Amino acid sequence: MKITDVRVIITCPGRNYVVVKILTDEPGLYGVGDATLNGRELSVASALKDHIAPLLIGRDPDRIEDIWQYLFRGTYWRGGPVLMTALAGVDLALWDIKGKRANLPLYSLLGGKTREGAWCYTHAGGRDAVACEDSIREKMAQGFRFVRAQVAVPEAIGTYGVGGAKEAASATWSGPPLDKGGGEAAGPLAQGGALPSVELNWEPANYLRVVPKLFAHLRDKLGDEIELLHDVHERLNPIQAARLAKELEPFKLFFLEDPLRPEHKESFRVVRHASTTPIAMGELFHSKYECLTLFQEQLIDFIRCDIGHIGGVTEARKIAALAEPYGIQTAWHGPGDIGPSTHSANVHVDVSIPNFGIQEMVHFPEAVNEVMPGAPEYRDGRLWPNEAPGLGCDVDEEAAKKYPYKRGYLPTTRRADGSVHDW
Ligand code: CS2
Ligand code: MG
Repeated sequence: MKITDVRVIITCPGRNYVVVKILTDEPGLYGVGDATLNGRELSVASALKDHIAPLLIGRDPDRIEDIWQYLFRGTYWRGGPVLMTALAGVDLALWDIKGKRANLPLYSLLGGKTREGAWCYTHAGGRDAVACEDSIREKMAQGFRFVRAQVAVPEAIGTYGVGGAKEAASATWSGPPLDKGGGEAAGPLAQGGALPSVELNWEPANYLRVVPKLFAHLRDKLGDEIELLHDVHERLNPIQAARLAKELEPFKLFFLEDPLRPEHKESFRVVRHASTTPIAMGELFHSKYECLTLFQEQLIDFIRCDIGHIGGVTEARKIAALAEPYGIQTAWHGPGDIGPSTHSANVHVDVSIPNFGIQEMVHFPEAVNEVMPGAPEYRDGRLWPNEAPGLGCDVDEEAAKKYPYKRGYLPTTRRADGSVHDW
């Protein structure tokens, strides 16, 4: 069998997605993969169309590991978000073809089920602790046993993971002029705008004051049966992260996510030595090599890599295997800005490995399901793998044309003194 064509489909059903469709010389047999990198979609699409696709034509799609090694090491320039997202799109499409040829769902090719469904968590948040509590109660009513809790940070204009706070905060802004030129538009625009929105006046001190109070409130009102998670989103320095992890200990979080920037791997020692709060890290990693120190020194408890940004199923399985002997569990990244076939790959890997921890999930809007059907089903607190052969996802190229690409960016963040901070 030979690969005859590689199509790169860019579409924007609510937000931008990049889909890879690999066609073969067997009539009707093709594979679908996701290669979406929020805010850099066209870079990935160009890497695929202009550089990678020509290398795949004529190859045997059965040889996934060889093609992976060829695209990762063989092409000399390696790694990073753009190339590893492109490689992930190819990898997912090739596993999809293999599953369709075997007429088996992917989890079966990966060794079969180790569990029935994958426990999952979703997002809750609010402008204050009471609003966040209400948001969590909504999720609990939908059957979620694991919920991520985020809250607005006082004086900040816009806060990661909190709906509605932006509007409230921007109304009260009295700081320096917002328009800094150079594309930094004034105030908290909608995420995905034609220019990056700017979250302003974000201060670690305000954040470190409000988060422990949030979890004190949530445990007081919701009790300790609900599993609670929180995403620091890489915004603290080592000693601030250590202090937060320690102050959150009494509230028994399921995990505290991304307390530090990916550049600060060694500094996880400071956080680890300060508390027993479980730590999750990894959505900004792009290869198994970035996981090694954190695994070997037992500095984290959950690995949060994004299967769509790390080279796909081929690499994710290796990361899960590397983590297993250290008792580290998986918690693959699963937000709304990666496509349905990556979410499907998440669950196929989750239900076929021994060291699964938890799976992040989102409900996709109808327009996404129209263009890219096949996302995993949510039921009773768990995600259930698509039982169709392969990944079970498809792409409707005609429907995709209805939603043309629109340039979009992730937000940026500035502190009270106007300096750049991690979003
Ligand atoms: C977040 C993501 O879900 C998460 O854990 O960190 O939503 C992240 O902000 C986006 O995927 C960035 O593209
Ligand atoms: Mg995160």
